[in-house]
Amino acid sequence: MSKLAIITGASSGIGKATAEAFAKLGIDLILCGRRIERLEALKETLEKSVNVHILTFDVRNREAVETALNSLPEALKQVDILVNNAGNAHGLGTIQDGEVADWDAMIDGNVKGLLYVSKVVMPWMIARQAGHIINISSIAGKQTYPNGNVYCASKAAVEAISEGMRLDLNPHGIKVTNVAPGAVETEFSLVRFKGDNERSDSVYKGFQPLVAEDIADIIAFAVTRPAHVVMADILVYPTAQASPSVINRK
Ligand code: 8X3
Repeated sequence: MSKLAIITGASSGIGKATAEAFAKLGIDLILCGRRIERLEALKETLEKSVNVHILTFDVRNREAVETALNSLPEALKQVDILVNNAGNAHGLGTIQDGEVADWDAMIDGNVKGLLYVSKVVMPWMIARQAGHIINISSIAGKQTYPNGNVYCASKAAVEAISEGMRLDLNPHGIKVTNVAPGAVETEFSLVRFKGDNERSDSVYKGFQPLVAEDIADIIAFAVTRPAHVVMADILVYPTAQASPSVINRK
Protein backbone atom coordinates (compact mmCIF):
# COMPACT_ATOMS: atom_id res chain seq x y z
CA MET A 1 0.00 0.00 0.00
CA SER A 2 1.37 3.43 -0.85
CA LYS A 3 2.31 5.85 1.90
CA LEU A 4 0.73 9.25 2.50
CA ALA A 5 2.59 12.44 3.42
CA ILE A 6 1.56 15.92 4.49
CA ILE A 7 4.02 18.65 3.54
CA THR A 8 3.64 22.23 4.77
CA GLY A 9 5.12 25.10 2.81
CA ALA A 10 4.87 22.89 -0.26
CA SER A 11 4.53 25.65 -2.84
CA SER A 12 8.25 26.43 -3.10
CA GLY A 13 11.78 25.63 -1.95
CA ILE A 14 12.46 22.59 0.21
CA GLY A 15 8.75 21.80 0.54
CA LYS A 16 8.19 21.67 -3.21
CA ALA A 17 11.37 19.69 -3.84
CA THR A 18 10.34 17.22 -1.13
CA ALA A 19 6.93 16.81 -2.76
CA GLU A 20 8.67 16.03 -6.06
CA ALA A 21 11.05 13.56 -4.39
CA PHE A 22 8.17 11.83 -2.58
CA ALA A 23 6.17 11.56 -5.81
CA LYS A 24 9.12 9.72 -7.36
CA LEU A 25 8.94 7.29 -4.44
CA GLY A 26 5.21 6.76 -5.06
CA ILE A 27 4.18 8.54 -1.84
CA ASP A 28 0.71 10.13 -2.03
CA LEU A 29 0.65 13.77 -1.05
CA ILE A 30 -1.30 16.36 0.87
CA LEU A 31 0.30 19.63 -0.16
CA CYS A 32 -0.25 22.56 2.18
CA GLY A 33 0.60 26.19 1.52
CA ARG A 34 -0.68 29.69 1.10
CA ARG A 35 -0.28 30.08 -2.66
CA ILE A 36 -3.06 28.13 -4.32
CA GLU A 37 -1.90 28.71 -7.93
CA ARG A 38 1.52 27.28 -7.21
CA LEU A 39 0.04 24.31 -5.37
CA GLU A 40 -2.38 23.65 -8.26
CA ALA A 41 0.49 23.71 -10.76
CA LEU A 42 2.51 21.30 -8.64
CA LYS A 43 -0.52 19.04 -8.20
CA GLU A 44 -1.05 18.92 -11.95
CA THR A 45 2.50 17.70 -12.49
CA LEU A 46 2.74 15.28 -9.59
CA GLU A 47 -0.66 13.65 -9.96
CA LYS A 48 0.65 11.93 -13.06
CA SER A 49 2.41 9.60 -10.63
CA VAL A 50 0.65 9.83 -7.23
CA ASN A 51 -2.60 11.02 -5.62
CA VAL A 52 -2.35 14.68 -4.64
CA HIS A 53 -4.65 16.66 -2.35
CA ILE A 54 -4.27 20.38 -1.70
CA LEU A 55 -4.98 22.33 1.48
CA THR A 56 -4.60 26.10 1.48
CA PHE A 57 -3.84 27.77 4.79
CA ASP A 58 -1.29 29.89 6.59
CA VAL A 59 0.27 27.85 9.43
CA ARG A 60 0.15 31.00 11.59
CA ASN A 61 -3.64 30.89 11.59
CA ARG A 62 -4.56 28.23 14.12
CA GLU A 63 -8.22 28.13 13.19
CA ALA A 64 -7.42 27.80 9.49
CA VAL A 65 -4.92 25.01 10.22
CA GLU A 66 -7.43 23.06 12.31
CA THR A 67 -10.35 23.59 9.91
CA ALA A 68 -8.35 22.56 6.85
CA LEU A 69 -6.73 19.47 8.35
CA ASN A 70 -9.87 18.30 10.14
CA SER A 71 -11.82 18.64 6.87
CA LEU A 72 -9.82 15.81 5.34
CA PRO A 73 -11.78 12.62 4.74
CA GLU A 74 -10.89 9.74 7.09
CA ALA A 75 -8.76 8.01 4.45
CA LEU A 76 -6.56 11.09 4.18
CA LYS A 77 -6.04 11.21 7.93
CA GLN A 78 -4.11 7.94 7.73
CA VAL A 79 -0.93 9.95 7.41
CA ASP A 80 2.43 8.17 7.43
CA ILE A 81 4.70 11.20 7.14
CA LEU A 82 4.41 14.84 8.24
CA VAL A 83 7.01 17.27 6.92
CA ASN A 84 6.88 20.46 8.99
CA ASN A 85 8.64 22.64 6.45
CA ALA A 86 6.71 25.93 6.45
CA GLY A 87 8.79 28.73 7.89
CA ASN A 88 10.72 31.83 7.01
CA ALA A 89 13.24 34.38 8.17
CA HIS A 90 12.14 38.00 8.30
CA GLY A 91 14.94 40.53 8.57
CA LEU A 92 18.62 40.21 9.50
CA GLY A 93 19.77 42.89 11.89
CA THR A 94 20.58 43.62 15.51
CA ILE A 95 18.02 42.63 18.08
CA GLN A 96 17.74 46.22 19.30
CA ASP A 97 16.70 47.31 15.82
CA GLY A 98 14.39 44.35 15.21
CA GLU A 99 10.84 44.84 13.96
CA VAL A 100 8.22 43.37 16.26
CA ALA A 101 6.14 42.37 13.21
CA ASP A 102 9.10 40.30 11.97
CA TRP A 103 9.50 38.64 15.35
CA ASP A 104 5.80 37.80 15.39
CA ALA A 105 5.96 36.35 11.88
CA MET A 106 8.90 34.10 12.77
CA ILE A 107 7.66 32.92 16.15
CA ASP A 108 4.11 32.47 14.84
CA GLY A 109 5.18 30.61 11.68
CA ASN A 110 8.33 28.71 12.56
CA VAL A 111 7.30 27.73 16.08
CA LYS A 112 3.57 28.05 16.69
CA GLY A 113 2.63 27.07 13.13
CA LEU A 114 4.65 23.88 13.40
CA LEU A 115 2.91 23.13 16.69
CA TYR A 116 -0.59 23.86 15.36
CA VAL A 117 -0.13 21.43 12.46
CA SER A 118 1.50 18.77 14.63
CA LYS A 119 -1.23 19.07 17.27
CA VAL A 120 -3.79 17.92 14.70
CA VAL A 121 -1.69 15.25 13.03
CA MET A 122 -0.02 13.61 16.05
CA PRO A 123 -3.24 11.99 17.36
CA TRP A 124 -3.81 10.44 13.92
CA MET A 125 -0.35 8.88 14.11
CA ILE A 126 -0.79 7.84 17.74
CA ALA A 127 -4.03 6.07 16.84
CA ARG A 128 -2.10 3.99 14.32
CA GLN A 129 0.98 3.65 16.56
CA ALA A 130 3.11 4.62 13.59
CA GLY A 131 4.28 7.66 11.70
CA HIS A 132 7.25 9.82 10.87
CA ILE A 133 7.54 13.54 11.61
CA ILE A 134 10.25 15.52 9.84
CA ASN A 135 10.91 18.99 11.23
CA ILE A 136 12.90 21.40 9.08
CA SER A 137 15.13 23.30 11.44
CA SER A 138 18.34 25.14 10.49
CA ILE A 139 21.96 25.53 11.48
CA ALA A 140 20.52 28.73 12.95
CA GLY A 141 18.81 26.55 15.56
CA LYS A 142 22.11 25.04 16.64
CA GLN A 143 24.27 28.18 16.57
CA THR A 144 23.16 31.76 17.05
CA TYR A 145 24.95 34.13 14.67
CA PRO A 146 25.20 37.94 14.76
CA ASN A 147 21.94 39.57 13.62
CA GLY A 148 20.17 36.21 13.53
CA ASN A 149 18.68 36.62 17.04
CA VAL A 150 14.94 35.88 16.80
CA TYR A 151 15.21 33.71 13.67
CA CYS A 152 17.85 31.66 15.48
CA ALA A 153 15.59 31.52 18.55
CA SER A 154 12.69 30.25 16.45
CA LYS A 155 14.85 27.49 14.99
CA ALA A 156 16.35 26.65 18.40
CA ALA A 157 12.73 26.12 19.42
CA VAL A 158 12.28 23.73 16.50
CA GLU A 159 15.34 21.78 17.72
CA ALA A 160 13.82 21.54 21.21
CA ILE A 161 10.42 20.56 19.83
CA SER A 162 12.02 17.80 17.73
CA GLU A 163 13.69 16.44 20.86
CA GLY A 164 10.50 16.76 22.85
CA MET A 165 8.51 14.96 20.17
CA ARG A 166 11.10 12.18 19.99
CA LEU A 167 10.85 11.66 23.74
CA ASP A 168 7.10 11.93 24.14
CA LEU A 169 6.14 10.04 20.98
CA ASN A 170 8.65 7.27 21.68
CA PRO A 171 6.08 4.93 23.29
CA HIS A 172 3.95 5.24 20.16
CA GLY A 173 6.49 4.07 17.61
CA ILE A 174 6.59 7.44 15.85
CA LYS A 175 9.88 8.47 14.23
CA VAL A 176 11.07 12.07 14.52
CA THR A 177 13.73 13.46 12.21
CA ASN A 178 15.21 16.92 12.66
CA VAL A 179 16.86 18.32 9.52
CA ALA A 180 19.07 21.39 9.94
CA PRO A 181 20.28 22.87 6.65
CA GLY A 182 22.96 25.51 6.24
CA ALA A 183 22.99 27.74 3.17
CA VAL A 184 20.30 26.60 0.73
CA GLU A 185 19.49 28.85 -2.21
CA THR A 186 15.69 29.18 -2.29
CA GLU A 187 13.38 32.16 -1.80
CA PHE A 188 14.65 32.16 1.79
CA SER A 189 16.96 35.17 1.54
CA LEU A 190 14.59 37.06 -0.75
CA VAL A 191 11.91 36.79 1.95
CA ARG A 192 14.42 37.58 4.71
CA PHE A 193 15.49 40.74 2.87
CA LYS A 194 11.93 41.65 1.90
CA GLY A 195 12.39 41.37 -1.84
CA ASP A 196 15.85 42.98 -2.03
CA ASN A 197 17.31 40.89 -4.88
CA GLU A 198 20.80 42.30 -4.65
CA ARG A 199 21.14 41.59 -0.94
CA SER A 200 19.60 38.17 -1.35
CA ASP A 201 21.90 37.21 -4.26
CA SER A 202 24.98 38.30 -2.31
CA VAL A 203 24.32 35.60 0.30
CA TYR A 204 25.09 32.88 -2.24
CA LYS A 205 27.90 34.63 -4.15
CA GLY A 206 31.29 32.97 -4.63
CA PHE A 207 30.42 29.44 -3.56
CA GLN A 208 28.07 26.66 -4.49
CA PRO A 209 25.17 26.68 -2.04
CA LEU A 210 22.85 23.78 -1.46
CA VAL A 211 19.69 23.66 -3.54
CA ALA A 212 16.29 22.55 -2.28
CA GLU A 213 16.70 19.22 -4.08
CA ASP A 214 19.78 18.41 -1.96
CA ILE A 215 17.66 18.59 1.18
CA ALA A 216 14.74 16.77 -0.43
CA ASP A 217 17.12 13.97 -1.37
CA ILE A 218 18.14 13.59 2.28
CA ILE A 219 14.53 13.67 3.46
CA ALA A 220 13.71 10.98 0.88
CA PHE A 221 16.58 8.90 2.29
CA ALA A 222 15.30 9.41 5.84
CA VAL A 223 11.76 8.25 5.02
CA THR A 224 12.96 5.15 3.18
CA ARG A 225 15.00 3.67 6.05
CA PRO A 226 13.77 0.35 7.45
CA ALA A 227 11.13 0.47 10.20
CA HIS A 228 13.72 0.02 12.97
CA VAL A 229 15.96 2.91 11.79
CA VAL A 230 15.44 6.63 12.40
CA MET A 231 17.70 9.43 11.17
CA ALA A 232 17.25 11.50 14.32
CA ASP A 233 19.21 14.66 13.63
CA ILE A 234 20.76 15.73 10.34
CA LEU A 235 22.96 18.81 9.82
CA VAL A 236 23.57 19.59 6.15
CA TYR A 237 26.04 22.17 4.83
CA PRO A 238 27.24 22.92 1.35
CA THR A 239 30.87 21.74 1.09
CA ALA A 240 32.04 25.36 1.14
CA GLN A 241 30.41 26.03 4.52
CA ALA A 242 31.86 25.15 7.93
CA SER A 243 29.66 27.26 10.24
CA PRO A 244 26.98 29.93 9.83
CA SER A 245 29.71 32.52 9.17
CA VAL A 246 32.59 30.47 7.74
CA ILE A 247 32.01 30.07 4.02
CA ASN A 248 34.84 29.52 1.58
CA ARG A 249 34.01 32.11 -1.10
CA LYS A 250 36.15 32.39 -4.22
C1 8X3 B 1 18.91 29.07 6.91
C2 8X3 B 1 20.36 29.02 7.17
O1 8X3 B 1 22.43 30.24 8.03
O2 8X3 B 1 20.81 31.57 6.82
O3 8X3 B 1 18.13 28.70 7.97
O4 8X3 B 1 20.32 30.80 9.04
S1 8X3 B 1 20.99 30.48 7.79
